Amino acid sequence: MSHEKDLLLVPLHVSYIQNLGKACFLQHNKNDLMYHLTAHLRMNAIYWGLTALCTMGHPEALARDEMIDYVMSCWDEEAGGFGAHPDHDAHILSTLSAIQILVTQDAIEKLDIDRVVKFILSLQQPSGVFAGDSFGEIDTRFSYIAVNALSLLGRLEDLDVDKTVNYIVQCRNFDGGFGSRVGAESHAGQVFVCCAALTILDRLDVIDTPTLSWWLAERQLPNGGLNGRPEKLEDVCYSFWVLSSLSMLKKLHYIDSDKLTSFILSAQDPEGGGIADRPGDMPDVFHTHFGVAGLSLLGYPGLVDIDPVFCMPAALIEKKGLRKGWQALERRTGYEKSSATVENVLESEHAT
Ligand code: GRG
Repeated sequence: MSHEKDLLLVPLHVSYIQNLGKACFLQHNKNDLMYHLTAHLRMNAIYWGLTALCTMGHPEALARDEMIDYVMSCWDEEAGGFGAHPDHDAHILSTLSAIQILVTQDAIEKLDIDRVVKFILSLQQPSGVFAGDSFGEIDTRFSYIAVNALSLLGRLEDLDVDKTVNYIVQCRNFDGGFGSRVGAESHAGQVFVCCAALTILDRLDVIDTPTLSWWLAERQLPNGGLNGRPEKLEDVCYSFWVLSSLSMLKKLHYIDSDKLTSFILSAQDPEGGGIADRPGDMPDVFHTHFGVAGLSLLGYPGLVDIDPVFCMPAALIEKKGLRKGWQALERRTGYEKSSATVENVLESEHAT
């Protein structure tokens, strides 16, 4: 027996994202303060919205041509990359989102691939880490973005892999996790970017899998939600950062999937649609995308498989020959809860 609060409200979330899409592209919204306050996130927001729609089985719910036109209007001719909004400077994050959107929309021919590759490679520092843009902020997020983007463009062979991996290895901490730079505290978001970069580069051997898997399992709180580091609050987006890392380590069963599923569903807005960081808060497209992506990895019925490494539709990544050896939970056909409890699984692992 399932109640409405136990179900993902797909039609409502689709129309929530469609309404945001209208706000993104329509001219009259340029008189709206919120349009300008969120301009620096526009390209990412389109990627989050589009990917969430793909995961919910509605890839065509936003206008394709308008979306591609918007992406191309953010091209920074001087730098050879994409900004988040027309006339913004190019940044590696908006460049990855632009590539992901064009790949998803099967419009990669719009790209000047050589120039984009040159822009990305120009951001690698002598230490091996990447900067986000010409202003020079460094972060392991940007290393992952470079690896992901080059891989999607079929140009990974242009990367100095050893240099890239060496920097990530230096960010590994005593708890098995990774931080944003050398010496920085482990954080689930940074664990995702480091695991995913190492997965793409076939270098998972540098990870202390047992220690990191336990650290990731310890992110689950009594209410079922996951936090990003010890003593912090749960947040729906960690459903993706933690689950994707565990799926790359093939340890997804370390999480109580029923409790996490209920937590994510309880953060839905049952009136206007969208998912928030936690129950009762305002929804946004970031948490909607990562909540739905988390549910997909948990085998929630009716959703489409998402690739946890690239955070894009799994079928698309597979078609490009880029799939790595991750494991999600089997897609359920009904709404019954899964039979295995975490205690059972961990006990049986311990016994063997
Ligand atoms: C293509 C999926 C994809 C990603 C691109 C930008 C990026 C690469 C990854 C971001 C990874 C990351 C660091 C996620 C964490 C985001 C987040 C919720 C940060 C909040 O940090 P704090 O310190 O929050 O404000 P806590 O929860 O620790 O209190």
